[in-house]
Amino acid sequence: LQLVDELKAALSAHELCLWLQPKVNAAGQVYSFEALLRWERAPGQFVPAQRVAQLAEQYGFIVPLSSFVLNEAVRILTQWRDKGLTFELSINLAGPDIIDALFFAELVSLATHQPWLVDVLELELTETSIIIQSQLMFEKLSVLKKLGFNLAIDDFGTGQASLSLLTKLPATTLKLDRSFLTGVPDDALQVKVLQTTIQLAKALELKLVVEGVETDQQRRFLLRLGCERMQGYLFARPNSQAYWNRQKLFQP
Ligand code: G
Ligand code: G
Ligand code: MN
Ligand code: NA
Repeated sequence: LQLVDELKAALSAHELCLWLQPKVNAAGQVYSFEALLRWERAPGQFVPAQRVAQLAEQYGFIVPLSSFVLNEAVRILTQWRDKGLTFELSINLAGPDIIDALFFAELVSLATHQPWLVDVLELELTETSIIIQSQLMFEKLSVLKKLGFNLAIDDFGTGQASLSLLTKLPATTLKLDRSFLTGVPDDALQVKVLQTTIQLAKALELKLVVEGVETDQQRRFLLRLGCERMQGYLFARPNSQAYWNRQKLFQP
């Protein structure tokens, strides 16, 4: 059986799952989680999410895959709500999702029938996926933002987003790609880029999440620069939902 056929079968059988990685605020509290797709093809053998998404795009079933992710996210958020928890949750989407009429209708339907969801659900799109899709994509995102969805530009800084595009894009959050953090705080040039990005986000009134925080030195340095949201292995790696229940991280 080819990998892609196995993946299709796994998706149909709902054998994929979402793992969660926390994002923390300046006070060090978890305020949000990113949902990351996991396919355990065989016991202990996880296929990288990037590969899964790439296969789904290549073979034309990224929308059903993202639809599964969206439904799982809604299920998790509903559980949290029932427990009185107020965490946000972000999911990763692909460019084709946004311009797909059915997937778009699913999002609109959620916003209409469960308006509380749009405040806690964030849609992450990579900078690259947004640029490629252009005008239609732009219009769809504008509608989603009007409906109240939070839109994050993922891997920010690695694509070709121009500054002019950035001022027009209906985003609410920038997620600075972790490659910008590798040399911080020693690399003076990288520090300047980081400082400038923090200022840029403030000027554009966008939230900024810095990804890839791995050391306490980086965390303290980022705090001093005025960075209020971070994600990275320092705080936690992506883990199964069962893990987070055990961690009792749900008590803020
Ligand atoms: O979690 P991991 O390091 O395996 O993620 C690798 C890449 O896969 C990341 O860039 C992430 O954005 C992407 N990814 C993770 N989960 C999903 C998902 O549910 N959908 C899509 N389209 N991409 C995902
Ligand atoms: O591109 P995106 O932000 O969606 O990628 C998320 C992926 O990045 C997750 O799958 C996670 O495994 C990975 N990641 C998260 N935090 C860190 C980190 O601190 N260091 C490294 N190297 N990878 C990370
Ligand atoms: Mn992401
Ligand atoms: Na990223």
